[in-house]
Amino acid sequence: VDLISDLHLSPGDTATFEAWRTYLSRTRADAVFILGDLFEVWVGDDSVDAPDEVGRFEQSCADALALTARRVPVHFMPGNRDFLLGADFIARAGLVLLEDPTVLQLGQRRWLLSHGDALCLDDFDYQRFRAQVRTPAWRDAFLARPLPERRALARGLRTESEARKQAGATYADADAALSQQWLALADADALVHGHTHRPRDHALPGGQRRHVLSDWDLLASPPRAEVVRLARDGTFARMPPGEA
Ligand SMILES: [Mn+2]
Repeated sequence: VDLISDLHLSPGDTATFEAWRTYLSRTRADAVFILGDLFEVWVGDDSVDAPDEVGRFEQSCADALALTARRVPVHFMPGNRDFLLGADFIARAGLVLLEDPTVLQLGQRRWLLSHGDALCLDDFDYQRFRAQVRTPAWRDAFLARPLPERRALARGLRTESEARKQAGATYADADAALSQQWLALADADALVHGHTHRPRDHALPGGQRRHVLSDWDLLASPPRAEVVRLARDGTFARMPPGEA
């Protein structure tokens, strides 16, 4: 089973899109799990039908997913960037929607999968924002706005977040105590998540493991892209997409 996350696909980055599409078409995995932030931003499924660059790009992403989904199941867990991705796109792209978190039982081992943003408790402002936007009322009100307005709002949020990054803002990591609590509830001994863009394998105080996925940015130097593969024998491996 392949796990990827944080591709942050956008019309302006064809290098990452092409690497991702090539990976999807060639992977030898029996299933692909996308653990959130596949898209840099998602403002509603109606955007795919817009007769412009963004709509055409999102359509080509749906096509790549649907083509892969004919061969192997492709699962999608929403991230903080694409939590508004809805049933229309899920159906169009042939995806299986996952709850966050989800337990994956593979062979004798139980893995807990998450995007990871809900674990970053020390990002106080973000947790407040998250609690607000994940309500059905907020979602309905936002999606009822005209598409150009939603896109403009998303651009504004992104500019703000870029400005915070430029100003040297630091971001929290997944909370160890909450990670252990989630693992205990799920009866799993390893957590795999993305979101923080800090790929590493951690040992938790209780002996469990926390594995962080890499983001994908083919325009960065050096370029970043990684696939995590879980096997039935309980093993965990990181590999470049070209070797998957
Ligand atoms: Mn994220």
